[in-house]
Order: sequence, then C-alpha cells, then structure tokens
Amino acid sequence: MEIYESLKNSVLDYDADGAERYAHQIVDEGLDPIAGLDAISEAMQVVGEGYASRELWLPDLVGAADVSQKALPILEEEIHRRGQETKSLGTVVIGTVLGDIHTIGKSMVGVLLVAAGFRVIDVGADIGTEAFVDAVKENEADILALSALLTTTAPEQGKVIEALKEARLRDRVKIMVGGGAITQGFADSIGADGYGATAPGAVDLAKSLVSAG
Ligand code: B12
Repeated sequence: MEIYESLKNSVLDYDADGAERYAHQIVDEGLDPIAGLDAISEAMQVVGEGYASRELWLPDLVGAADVSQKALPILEEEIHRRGQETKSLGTVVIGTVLGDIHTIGKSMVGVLLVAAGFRVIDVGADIGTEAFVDAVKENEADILALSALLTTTAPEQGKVIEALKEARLRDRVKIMVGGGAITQGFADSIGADGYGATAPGAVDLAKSLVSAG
C-alpha cells in the first residue's frame, strides 16, 4: 500500500516530519501499525546494506535511525493500545546487551510481543548482566529476550545466562536470543532456549516457549 511505501521512503530520505506524519496517518485511518513497522524495518535493511557496501556512512545510519525513532513510538503506542484488549500470555523482559546501543530491532520484537498478548518489560539497550537478572527476578519473567547486533557484544548474551545460573533463576525463565550478530549455532553454544531471526519469528518462538512450560 502506498502509505507504507511513503513511510519507508521518508526514512530513506531522512525526512523526519514525513515519517511522523505517515505514522499518524496510519493510526488515524485505522490501518495496520505492524505493517508500518515492517516498512521501517525494510528501510533500515536498505540503509544497512548501503553502509556495508560503503555507499553510506555512519552519519547516514544515525540519520535514518533518528527518523525511524520519530515514527516508531507512534506506531508502538497504537499496537500497545490494541494489545491491551487481549489476555496476557506471559511476561517477557527484553533488552539489548552491554556495550550495544542498537534499539530498533529489539523494540520491534517487544512491540510485536505486546500485539500478540504478552506483557513486555523493555529494559532498554546497553544493559549489564546484573540489571537483566534483577529485571527477571522483580517481574517474575517467563521469558528473557536478549538482542545483540555486534559480533563484539554477542558473547554478553552468554554472560547473562551464566549470571542467571549463579542467581539460581535459570530454571525459572526461558531465554530467547536474536539480533543481527546471532545465529542458531551461537544460540545453541551459549545454552539459550531459542533463537529468532525476525520479529514475527520471535513471537512464534515466545508462544512455543511458554506453551512448553
Ligand atoms: C541503525 C544502525 C545503527 C544505529 C543504531 C540506532 C538505534 N537506536 O538502534 C547507530 C548509528 C547508533 C549504530 C551504531 C553502530 N553500529 Co550499527 N547498524 C545499524 C543498522 C544500519 C541497522 C540496525 C537496525 O536497526 N536494523 C533494523 C532492525 C529491525 O533489524 P535487527 O536489529 O536486526 O532486528 C531484527 C532481527 O535481528 C530480530 N531481532 C532483534 N533483536 C532480537 C531479539 C530476540 C530475542 C529475537 C528472537 C529476535 C531479535 O528481529 C528484528 C526484526 O526483524 C545495522 C545494519 C543491519 N543490516 O542490521 C548496523 C550494524 C548492526 N552496525 C554496525 C556497527 C559496526 C556499528 C558501530 C560499531 C559503528 C561505529 N563505527 O561506531 C556502532 C556501534 C554502537 C554500539 N556500541 O552499539 C555493524 C555491526 C557489524 C558486526 N557484525 O559487528 C552493522 C551490521 C552494519 C555493518 N554492515 O557493518 N548502528
């Protein structure tokens, strides 16, 4: 649909006003806010490829991420609003690991989990092991979802799992991992309960983890 294409292009054109306007329009016209997240995700994918092939530079990444951040809260608020109408499937604590400030994918996973009926506590980015352990304990989380986009920060996910073992909480919480730097093989190697490559995949995974008990 044209509006989603316009939203995607506004991110690619670094047009913050446009992104905000299209996000509001999606909400006001009762269109699908999740399709809006997909459009932003596609734009970030294009930006990432441009950066990898050296056609774009760090300020371009920052610019596109800033524009995304204008539209995302508007769509997320609407998804939260609609999610409140459903019964909770369980509690998920989600965050990006220490040393890693990438938030967009993590936030998308969080908001789709809300849309699916989970209670989600998003602890943010650049989060240390202690803070994850505390959040799991305080919220009696059923699932801990860890995101990492850098190969240098991926090992932090393993450290969080070890810290949960030390705190004797590992048996009480399922752990799912994801983010650009993570593979199924890596997830297996650190003893995670599941790996998801996409936000919709993360929702299916979370549902299967809670139903497995
Ligand atoms: C935007 C961006 C930034 C922004 C982040 C802004 C923000 N608020 O998030 C800024 C400019 C700050 C940034 C900084 C850096 N970045 Co950067 N960044 C990106 C970029 C272009 C897009 C990331 C993104 O938002 N993607 C869109 C979302 C929707 O995708 P996603 O995060 O992968 O999430 C999806 C899945 O992975 C999954 N998922 C995510 N989390 C989880 C969690 C669970 C539990 C599950 C199941 C699934 C899941 O679901 C999501 C939706 O489908 C990527 C390129 C790329 N192709 O990913 C580089 C990239 C990740 N960055 C990279 C680098 C190198 C950096 C910097 C080191 C650059 C520098 N020289 O300073 C810094 C590091 C800063 C730090 N300490 O974290 C590299 C990482 C290379 C590597 N393998 O280590 C990449 C891959 C670019 C590249 N091709 O080189 N970056």
